[in-house]
Amino acid sequence: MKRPETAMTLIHEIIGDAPFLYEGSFTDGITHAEKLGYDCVEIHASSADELKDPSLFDALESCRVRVSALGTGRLYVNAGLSLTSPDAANRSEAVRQLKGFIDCARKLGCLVILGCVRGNIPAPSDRPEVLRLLGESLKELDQYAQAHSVCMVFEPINRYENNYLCSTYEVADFIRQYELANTRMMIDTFHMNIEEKDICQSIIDNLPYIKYAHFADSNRLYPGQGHIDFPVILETLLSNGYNGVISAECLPLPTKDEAARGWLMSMKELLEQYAERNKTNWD
Ligand code: LER
Ligand code: MN
Repeated sequence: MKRPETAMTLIHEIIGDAPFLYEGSFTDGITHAEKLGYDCVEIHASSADELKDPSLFDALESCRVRVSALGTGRLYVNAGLSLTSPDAANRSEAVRQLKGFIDCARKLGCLVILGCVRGNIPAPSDRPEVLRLLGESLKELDQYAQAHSVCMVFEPINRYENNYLCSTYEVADFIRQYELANTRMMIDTFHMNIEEKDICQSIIDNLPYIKYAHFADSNRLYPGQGHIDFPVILETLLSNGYNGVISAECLPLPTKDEAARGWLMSMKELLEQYAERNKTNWD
């Protein structure tokens, strides 16, 4: 059986309690991820321009690590851009920037993550309009992604960070309602622990849409440091045919390095236990 690939999250600068494991240049992050034994890197750039650095492509060519996904949350966090802003100029700049990410993802052969760039619903009465604007923006991006053979993954995010599309069921319904062809979803166990009635059942019910995963524990530390039942979640994913990447998006605590090593060590243990239980070997 093919072992799921692992990814380490990279960002230029960790601000506040952002859940990323490597801070610095992306090229150094790629070398570091390879040294630790990760298969992939998930890059959170502030703009697509940051991904055009030729040394990034040189670094990727000279090692076995690949880019699994591009995070886009910096567009919202750093630049205040949102797919649902009431300001049309802000929305169209968000769409323009995301098209830049899609162009890069095509070159890198990776996914594009859509998370907090959805924006928030300012007041309950704004809900229909925000959903309409999101549908409109995503439809345009979805068509662009389709023309460029790139898959986008929408992330259900817990209610304390984003106040709509918080659960897997809501996101799957949205994708169906707007008939998005190249937009699927990803899961994040930290958010699922808050939002899903039953994490494993929600994976089973939405599996055809789930293309990527962030693994962090209930306290957002690396798996094993909180109370999420990772053996059961991994069993549910793999025994139902999930073949996407599992990415280390967790708090860089107690230190970035300990978290990056600890995450990978607990993933290796989980995979060994899975192989033993299921009497299988990893290719
Ligand atoms: C947001 O909480 C999250 O889970 C990230 O994937 C966003 O960068
Ligand atoms: Mn996440």
